[in-house]
Amino acid sequence: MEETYLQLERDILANGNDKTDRTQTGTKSLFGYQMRFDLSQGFPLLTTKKVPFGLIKSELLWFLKGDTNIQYLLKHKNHIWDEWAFKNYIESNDYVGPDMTDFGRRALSDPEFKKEYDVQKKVFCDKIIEDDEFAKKFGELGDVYGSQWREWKTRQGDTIDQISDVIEAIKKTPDSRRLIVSAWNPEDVPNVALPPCHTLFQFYVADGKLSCQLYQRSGDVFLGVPFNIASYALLTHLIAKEVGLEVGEFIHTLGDAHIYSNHMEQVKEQLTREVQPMPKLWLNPDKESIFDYDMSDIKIEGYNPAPPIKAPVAV
Ligand code: UFP
Repeated sequence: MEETYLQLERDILANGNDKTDRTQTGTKSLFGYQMRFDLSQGFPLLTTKKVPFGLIKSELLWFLKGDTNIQYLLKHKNHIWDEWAFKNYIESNDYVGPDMTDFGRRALSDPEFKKEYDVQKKVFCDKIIEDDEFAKKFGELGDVYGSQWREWKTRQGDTIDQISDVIEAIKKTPDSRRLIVSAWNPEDVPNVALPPCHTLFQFYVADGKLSCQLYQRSGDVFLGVPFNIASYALLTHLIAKEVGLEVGEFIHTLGDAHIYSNHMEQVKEQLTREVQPMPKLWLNPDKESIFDYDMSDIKIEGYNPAPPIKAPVAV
């Protein structure tokens, strides 16, 4: 299964178009690429480098709670979304520390600045955890996946819980061709810092198995995509269990599938490594509803990956 992902890396290295991008890093990229993972064969967590499953788990549980405040993530030592909240904070009147303008790029190129940035960000994160009022004001990310999935805002001023609705629909009309959750709202796109990467996903039921296909408009193949595969595989398992189906396939369709120019060496290193057997997923059998899981109810077993490979995040 992992071979499919490694083949994507090889295909981009061999045939990718050289493109400029928003982050000014530069990429090699292919447009329109599909990977299929048979979830009954094992859990698709890469073994050619260690992927931190704990972060994937806490982020998915956070989405499913409909939570859009980073306080929950920080309490679970998950820093994936920090920068977005930190940016709002340093641009507000409440922030009185040293100038943090354009912190993402400067932290990559200026080690002195990086030290100061790390200090300021730690102060910020500690305060989000300890001070609920501060968290309410500066930990809130607004319309990100949690809100799009569980509280989509309608023109009439109501909300739609897309996850509950799709689960009900899978139970009642498993042959429906409308089993879709959408995160892409064209009205919001001009105003948000990061328009949804996981644009839309659809479920499909056949032979007592639940499959899921994700359309991801943009995929950072080395850093983001391994997370995205594991996250949607986990989501498919959780929903399959709730609706009483086995797991089928996770089909990952990528729009712009790219490798950043400063990830090339890391990718080549990964491609020299040997694939290990896929791990297995354990879900607490006592939990029924997808909304009842805690961190300890989800475990990965038999995961023996090669060491992690560090790479800079393009911001
Ligand atoms: N990205 C992913 N997966 C994600 C996520 C972001 O690969 O789940 F949130 C990457 C894709 C791209 C960048 O490299 O983040 C988003 O930039 P853009 O909006 O310009 O596509």
